Amino acid sequence: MTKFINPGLVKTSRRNVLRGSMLAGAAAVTGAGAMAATHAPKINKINATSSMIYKAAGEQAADSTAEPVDLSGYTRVKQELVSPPFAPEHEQVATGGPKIIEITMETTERLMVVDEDTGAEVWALTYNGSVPGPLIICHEGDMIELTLRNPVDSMMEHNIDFHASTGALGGGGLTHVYPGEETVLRWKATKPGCFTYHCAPGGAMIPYHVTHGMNGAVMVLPRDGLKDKDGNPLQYDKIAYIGEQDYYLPMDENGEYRKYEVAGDDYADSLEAMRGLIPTHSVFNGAVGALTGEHALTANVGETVLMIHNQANRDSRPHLIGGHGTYVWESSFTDAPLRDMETWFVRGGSAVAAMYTFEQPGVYAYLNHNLIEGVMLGATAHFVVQGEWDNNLMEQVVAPREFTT
Ligand SMILES: [Cu+2]
Repeated sequence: MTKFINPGLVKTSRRNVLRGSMLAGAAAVTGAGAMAATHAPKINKINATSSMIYKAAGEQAADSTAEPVDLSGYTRVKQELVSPPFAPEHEQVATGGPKIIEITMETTERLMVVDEDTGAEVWALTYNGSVPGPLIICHEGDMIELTLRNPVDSMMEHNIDFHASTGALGGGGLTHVYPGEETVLRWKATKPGCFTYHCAPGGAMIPYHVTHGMNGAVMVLPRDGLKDKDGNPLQYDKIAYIGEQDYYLPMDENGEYRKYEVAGDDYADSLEAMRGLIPTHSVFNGAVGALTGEHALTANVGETVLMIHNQANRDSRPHLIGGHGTYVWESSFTDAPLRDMETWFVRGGSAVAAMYTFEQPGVYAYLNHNLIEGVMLGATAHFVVQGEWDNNLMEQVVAPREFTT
């Protein structure tokens, strides 16, 4: 068993022990093997270069002579994070002054079934055990104070890069936690919008961790809530938090998905699969069918749902079959929302919010409208909507019947 610890970030004697095993492991899995034959950049060199950036970020903060921050005027609150597709309790319009929002996340490595039909599974690298990691919600001007814990029995080091934050690689340079360590990071939410966050331990471990599920979203609401282009307030009744995850699962010579004993054992095989850039799966909330059938999302006619779509690695194009994105914020919440979109765009490495009020009952598919990814690779969710049918909007005037010529 090899513990995967990033070289170049070593500070203590304990880490030096771990570093030795990492270097041995790295040589074994990325040395003169299959990678070299491709004439592609050498992973060892990429890892070393990446480590320098993280080390510099950490040292800059440690050596800083900056003034301590004045936290007077902030109220401390705890936010209990919940598993997707749900959202933590929150206000849409902020009351009172800015807050320091305390959250805790644990970097959990766990075996997850990706597709029961084929037996595909992955040693998922997660925040709080779910893919995607939990949705965090705050208002512009609030601070997020994260306690990040890496359980002692983890195989890997982890950290977190918040796209919503400013400095030190989004916090990635200040949050490296080895198994058995915890750290606390505080950052100010200065830009309103939806943003992704993800693990980024350095080098090839960055895409490895992200494509093993280690990503999620933060929503930074304007203090006075969401607005249309004329400044009229927009409210939602519920949030559907959807994380799209591309997996690159190694297969054996018979086309069967490989099984691994512990997290990290698939490292070399996964890197090879990732180089093809063709995911074996692109799923919502971690697994095929996680949001369909008995796990379908629900709503009533007249209810307004804010659909938050996170994709930390790859472009996506969500579409709600039979509905629309009435208001879509592909960029900042300070921009006027796009209107009545049929399909909207999620740039790989971002999160997007779309608002829709259901007008008809029935089952709606919410999917990636690259239909190969949506239908064949798994990126489909269902909304089951209850209520009265409106013939004014649609009516089957004649049921299908034979016709005579
Ligand atoms: Cu990680």
